[in-house]
Amino acid sequence: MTDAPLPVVLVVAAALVDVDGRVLIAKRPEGKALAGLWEFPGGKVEPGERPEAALIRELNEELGIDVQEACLAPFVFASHAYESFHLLMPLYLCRRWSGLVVAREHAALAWVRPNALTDYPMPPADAPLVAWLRDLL
Ligand code: 9L3
Ligand code: MG
Repeated sequence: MTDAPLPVVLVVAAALVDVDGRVLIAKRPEGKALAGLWEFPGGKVEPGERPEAALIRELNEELGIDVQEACLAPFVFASHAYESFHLLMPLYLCRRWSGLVVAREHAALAWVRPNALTDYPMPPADAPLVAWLRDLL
């Protein structure tokens, strides 16, 4: 153990909500950190990238959809100390997109009622966001 400060890594994630009020979660694939856990899709903000642009890019890469920036609103932040970095992750609510959602990088996708999200094992950063999401929806 060291007392050296952990680098802060900014990751952006989305709660896509469909017309029936179900939320999209995605299963992390084998070979990646936290494999098998169900996350809100998203990823790292590259140096110099605007967070919203990063999220639009990640949602296109991971799910094949196009999202307009005006349709994205951050509503809660996750803050979690992993072993080698501190993750800071705003979760953006997104109710409108174009294109069909497909799993390009994840092992599986699930559309889940807010009350059932706790049935899915999530990374430690994502799990506390579920209560906020349930209150909001
Ligand atoms: N992470 C946690 N919850 C999420 C996302 C999108 C990411 N909802 C964590 C997992 C990795 C790091 O952030 O440790 C970077 O994510 P990725 O680039 O591996 O998707
Ligand atoms: Mg990702």
